[in-house]
Amino acid sequence: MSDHRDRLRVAVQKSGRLAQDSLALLRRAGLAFRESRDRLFLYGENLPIDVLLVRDDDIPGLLQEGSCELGIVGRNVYAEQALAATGDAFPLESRALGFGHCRLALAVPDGGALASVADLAGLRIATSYPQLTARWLREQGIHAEVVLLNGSVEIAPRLGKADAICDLVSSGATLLANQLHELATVLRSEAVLVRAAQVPSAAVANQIERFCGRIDAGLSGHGARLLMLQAPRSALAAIERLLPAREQPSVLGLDGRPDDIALQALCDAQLDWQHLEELKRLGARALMVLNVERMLA
Ligand code: PRT
Ligand code: ZN
Repeated sequence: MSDHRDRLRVAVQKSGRLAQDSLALLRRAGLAFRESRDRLFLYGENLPIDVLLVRDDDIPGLLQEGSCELGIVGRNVYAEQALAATGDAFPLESRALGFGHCRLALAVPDGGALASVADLAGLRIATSYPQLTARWLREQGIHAEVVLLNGSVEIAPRLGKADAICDLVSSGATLLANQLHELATVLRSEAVLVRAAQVPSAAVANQIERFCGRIDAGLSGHGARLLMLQAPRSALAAIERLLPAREQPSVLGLDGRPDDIALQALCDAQLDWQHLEELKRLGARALMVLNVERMLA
């Protein structure tokens, strides 16, 4: 447990696939920061929140030892370390963040004899995720050997080091290039916000609540569009059916025009030109779509 401290610390990946989106999320939550000279630390200028830039693998441990209270990490890394964790202060997964999507998948060589999960019995599976792989094998009731590799897992079958692999996949291009194909998904992953089991002070606990509230507002507002239009009242039901609305639209009367209405609807990002053209066909006028910058439910 760290000593008393009033500033919240958030750990994010310094460079790599999650780095940019993690900082973008912090900015959307309203945090403005100044970089330290060594680029290991971002000092929050407008809120008592600082950001540590680290290797993704170090994030759960930093939370567990009390150096930080929040972190952004792939669920694959978090879940693997959670299975290996000892002690009771392991951080908790708090929210999925909607980026860094990938899956931990079991893959086998093309054109081989392995056609189903049951065929893995007695074979060697190379992976950087031994805990998750072993758990999945147990759940499937399969006895197989897990071979730990810390890189280039996809070439293990060709090198004769393993019969199958369990690795992260996003587009599938790496598997394809290595003449492998997926047999099963072991874990669906994306970036998640993890939260320390203990906090150093009431001030930090307050900051966590406030910050998580902003993250949630940022997540729900992200991609949202506000649609405004006027239309004949008789077209309202058809308009409401058409809209990818997140909630019941607001409908207002118009002075001196009893047959018309004005409508405001909060819509998903999928609201596109085609929707607008169809709305127009239904008699809608004065159509306007605005990107939603901030939202607080
Ligand atoms: O330096 P540091 O330790 O911080 O970074 P790192 O090299 O360990 O991690 P990094 O930046 O590669 O990945 C960080 C996180 O991004 C991972 O833990 C995942 O949660 C997430 N992520 C999303 C991915 C991928 N997609 C991904 N495709 N991580 C790795 N890959 C690799 C995969 O291992 C395989 O080699 O990309 C290859 C497969 O990609 P496709 O598109 O060919 O299928
Ligand atoms: Zn890493």
